[in-house]
Amino acid sequence: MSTKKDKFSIIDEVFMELALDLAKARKGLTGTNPSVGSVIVKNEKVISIGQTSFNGGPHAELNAIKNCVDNLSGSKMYVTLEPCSHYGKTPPCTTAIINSKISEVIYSINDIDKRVRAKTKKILASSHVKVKSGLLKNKIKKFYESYFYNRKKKLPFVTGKIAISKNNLIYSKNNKKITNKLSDKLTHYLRYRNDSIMISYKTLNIDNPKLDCRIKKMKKFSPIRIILDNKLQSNEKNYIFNSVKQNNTIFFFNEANNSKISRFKKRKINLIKSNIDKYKKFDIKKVLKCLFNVGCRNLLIEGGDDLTNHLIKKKIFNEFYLFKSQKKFSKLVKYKKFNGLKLLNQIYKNKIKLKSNFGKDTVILHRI
Ligand code: AOF
Ligand code: ZN
Repeated sequence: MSTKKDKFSIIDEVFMELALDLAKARKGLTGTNPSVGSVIVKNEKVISIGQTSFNGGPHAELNAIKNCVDNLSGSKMYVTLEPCSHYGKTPPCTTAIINSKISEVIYSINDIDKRVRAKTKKILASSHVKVKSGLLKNKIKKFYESYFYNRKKKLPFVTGKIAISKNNLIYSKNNKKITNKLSDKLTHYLRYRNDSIMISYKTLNIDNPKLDCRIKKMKKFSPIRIILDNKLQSNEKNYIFNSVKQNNTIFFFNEANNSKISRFKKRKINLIKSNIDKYKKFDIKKVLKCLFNVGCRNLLIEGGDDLTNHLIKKKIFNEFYLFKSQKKFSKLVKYKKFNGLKLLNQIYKNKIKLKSNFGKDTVILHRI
C-alpha cells in the first residue's frame, strides 16, 4: 500500500514488484549489506536493472546506472530501499543518480542505517530529482525484516529447519531419507538464501551431511558451514573436512587438546573458542554475536533433536520450517525421535502451511 502523501499507479507497482524480485533473488548473497533491487524505466519501458553486488558493493542503483546503454535523461528509477547518501565502502548512490540525469526516483522504504535514514529525499530534491516513497511499503518491509533485525539486535536472523517422519522420527537405521525431492528443493533454496548454516558435531557424525546448496549451478552460493563441537569430536573423515575452503568452515569449541586444535587449523578450519555452561552447552547468544561480528547475517540451523529443542526453548529461532513426510519409520531398529514438537507448537504458535507442491510432504512455517 502507498503512503497517503505519494500516489502510485498500477504500472508503478509492476516495476516495484520487479525491483523486489531482483532483491529477493540475491538475498543472503550481499554480505553485510541488504539486498536491494533497482529498475530504470523510460517511456514505460525497462531500460536497465541492478542488484546489490555479491558481498555488498557496488550498490543496486549504481549497477543499474552502469548497466544502462540508453540515455538516462528523463528516466525513472524504482528502488526497494532508500538510496544511500553517505560515503561507506562505496560512494553515495544519490550522487550517481544526480549525475546520471535520472529525473525521478521512487523508493519503497526508508533505510534503518543512521547514516542514510530519511536523508535521501532532501538531497535528491535539492538537485531537482523528483522523489516519492512508500510504494509496496508493507510487502517490502516484510522482505527487509531480517535486515532490520540484524541492524537493531546486532545478531544474525535465525531460520530453523527439521524434517520428521509421519511418526515424528528424525532418524531410523533402515530409512535415512525422510523428505522427497520436491520438498528438498526448499531446503536447498534455504541454503542458498542464508549465508551460513549451523549443525552440531553429533549431526555431523551421524549424517555426514554436505550442507551445500544443490540447486543446479548454484553450488557456489552454498553457505558457510558452522559446527558446534565443544571437544572437537567430529569425525575428520567426514565430507565437511574434505571440502574446506578459505573461510567457509567455522568450528566453535571449548575444551579440545592442542594437537586437535593444530590439526584443525592445518586444514584451514577457523576455530573459535567459546564459553559453555554447566550442562556443557554453548552460550548460543554469544555464538550468534560472534557470528554477526564475522559477517553472518542470515543463519540456517539444521539441528538434530538436542540442538533444535534447546534453541526452541531459548526462543533463538526467528522462524522455523517443519518438514513432515507421510512415511512411517521403523522403531524396530535404532531410531531417534524429535522431542520438540510440543514446545514448537506452544512457543512458535503462528503457523502457515506452505502452498507449493511438496508431493506428499508438508511444510509448516512456524513463528512466535
Ligand atoms: C543502497 N543500495 O544496494 C544497498 C544499500 O559501506 P557501503 O557503502 O556499502 O554502505 C552500506 C550501507 O548502504 C548499508 O548499511 C545500507 O544502509 C546501505 N545499503 N544502499 O543505496 C544498495 N545495499
Ligand atoms: Zn547506495
